[in-house]
Amino acid sequence: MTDFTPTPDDRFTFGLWTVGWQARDPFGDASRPALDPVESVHRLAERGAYGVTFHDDDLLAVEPDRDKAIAAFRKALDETGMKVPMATTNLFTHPVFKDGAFTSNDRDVRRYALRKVIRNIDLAASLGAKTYVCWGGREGAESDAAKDVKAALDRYKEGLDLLCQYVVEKGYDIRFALEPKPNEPRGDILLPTIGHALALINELEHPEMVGLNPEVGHEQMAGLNFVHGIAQALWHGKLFHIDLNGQHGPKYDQDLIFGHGDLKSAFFLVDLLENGGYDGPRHFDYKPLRTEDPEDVWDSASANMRTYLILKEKSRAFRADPEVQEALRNSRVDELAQPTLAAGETWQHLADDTFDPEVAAARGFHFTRLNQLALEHLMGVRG
Ligand code: GLT
Ligand code: MN
Ligand code: MN
Repeated sequence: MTDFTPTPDDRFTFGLWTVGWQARDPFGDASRPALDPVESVHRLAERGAYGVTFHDDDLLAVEPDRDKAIAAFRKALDETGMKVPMATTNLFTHPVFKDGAFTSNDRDVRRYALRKVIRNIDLAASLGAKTYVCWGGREGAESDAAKDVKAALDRYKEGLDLLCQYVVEKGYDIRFALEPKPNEPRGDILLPTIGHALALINELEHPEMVGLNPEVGHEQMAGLNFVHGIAQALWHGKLFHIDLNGQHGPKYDQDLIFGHGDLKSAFFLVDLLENGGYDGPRHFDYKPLRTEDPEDVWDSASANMRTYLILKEKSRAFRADPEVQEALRNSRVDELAQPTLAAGETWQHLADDTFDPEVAAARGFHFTRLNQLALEHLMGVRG
């Protein structure tokens, strides 16, 4: 029996805002007390995590003095060896951002938002973070009359260009990662999907410095296939970071524990991350259920990591299974890697008198067998 105990080598990371979520929702008050980031660092380290990530405001959860809060946080990192691979800015809680940050109709708010990001980039760089996430949760609208979307995209680009310029001038080793989300808290959010965000990146002054931080639930809220989205992000060389969690289809953003939503998609996601060339942290962005007490929170943190490691083992066993390998060949999955034209061929070489479309159309691809084998591995009756 494989041991599913996480170690720092697994590079699991958690947002301070995840375990620290007090479970305030639109209908109810907090069900848990504020959590000291220092405690989070220690408790996550004990459970085998590699690091933590934070918003500027997360550090102030129990200590309002910024310098004191940062000093205590640094001390906890030093004591535990925990890393900070990523940081981000809270541009959504304070009502000043009610119409957005980089794309607020209010120009003064846009300037304030950029100052807030810059201040935290300095801290992120000093803590060794290599990725800076931008989740534009308030960048959007409820009414199409209220937002000039083309102007908003101009301002989004202007803000990101400015931040890239800042990082270049300071000589920081930091790249930005945009996090798409279709809606919530705004009625509609700009850059709603991986594809929209990829397209914006191409219009930036420093496209090489900007990639993605896709979140499982955010694509699944829109009914999209997260595994396909991640595969395309990898294909573009843009998977800078990832937010792992769980979601049951199109509804509000559930932020469940990884694997506690669409488990089959989680299995294929782990298979892709482990074999598809992603080498960044495995970052969990989930919310411990509102029903849970402060001790349950730590069980929920461990559940994310344990589920990931179990799925990683399932993926290994799936790929090693000779029947799976045979089924993959029968389904001609490997044939897709073969270029459609041979070396030196052009469209003029496409002519083929021997190909009979009726014969090709009659051939099955046997995908059912392949899918069933994957399910059986996942259900634990094989491998
Ligand atoms: C917020 C949001 C997340 C983002 C975080 C980064 S904050 O909790 O729901 O998806 O990743 O700003
Ligand atoms: Mn997220
Ligand atoms: Mn979410």
